[in-house]
Amino acid sequence: MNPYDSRTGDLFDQAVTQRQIQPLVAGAVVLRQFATDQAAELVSGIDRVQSQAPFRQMETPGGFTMSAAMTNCGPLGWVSDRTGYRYQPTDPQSGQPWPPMPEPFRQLANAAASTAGFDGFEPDACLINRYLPGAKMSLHQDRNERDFDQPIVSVSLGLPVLFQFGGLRRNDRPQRILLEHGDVVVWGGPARLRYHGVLALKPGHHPLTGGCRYNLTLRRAV
Ligand code: MD3
Ligand code: FE
Repeated sequence: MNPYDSRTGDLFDQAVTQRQIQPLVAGAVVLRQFATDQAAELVSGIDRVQSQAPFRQMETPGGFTMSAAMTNCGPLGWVSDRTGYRYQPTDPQSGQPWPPMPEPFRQLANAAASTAGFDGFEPDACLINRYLPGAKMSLHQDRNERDFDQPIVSVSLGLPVLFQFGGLRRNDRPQRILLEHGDVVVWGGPARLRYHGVLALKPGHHPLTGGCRYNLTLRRAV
């Protein structure tokens, strides 16, 4: 229900514009503030995961070190090294299975996908990216998953960042949008293989995450 002032007749859409659905391009929707209420729980989940599988900067097949630090939870984790990109059930640093996916991650991803029109989304992989000031992610496609009919759900926590998404070809000029704490984006259908990335994080302070931005990327890998 919209808050309503019976004296003036005003509808306070302030309160609802907080949480709103913004279609971005065909197949992609931004759910503004969709994760705000659960954010503290999500950050606790990240803390638990990183105590078992610490954040690390992975190497690309081309020999560069990624500027974002990463870890994973759930049955499968995304890894990169000199031999390529892949999903695997164990953390290469410990040889142990990735930590379990916290239930709030799974529930949020399922609810967000469903809000965007993808019912029954059951992620089996959650990549957690941690950006410190200066860290970025160059334009790329997510194509290490088996079934491109499955959407990807991305959750932004902490400091804001300029996200960029292009078309299906690397050279298509990217558009930029600001992704803020609590925003969730669902990418599916014709948007699933769009090029995307994030610009370098600007320094700042967020009450829940301190000086960093986290992004949860929930996927169905197999
Ligand atoms: C558009 N992460 O981990 S999430 C990644 O903010 C990644 O950490 C970024 O791209 C981040 O692969 C962006 C938004 C996102 C995720 C998947 C997509 C956008 C996407 C898949 C297809 C198109
Ligand atoms: Fe990506």
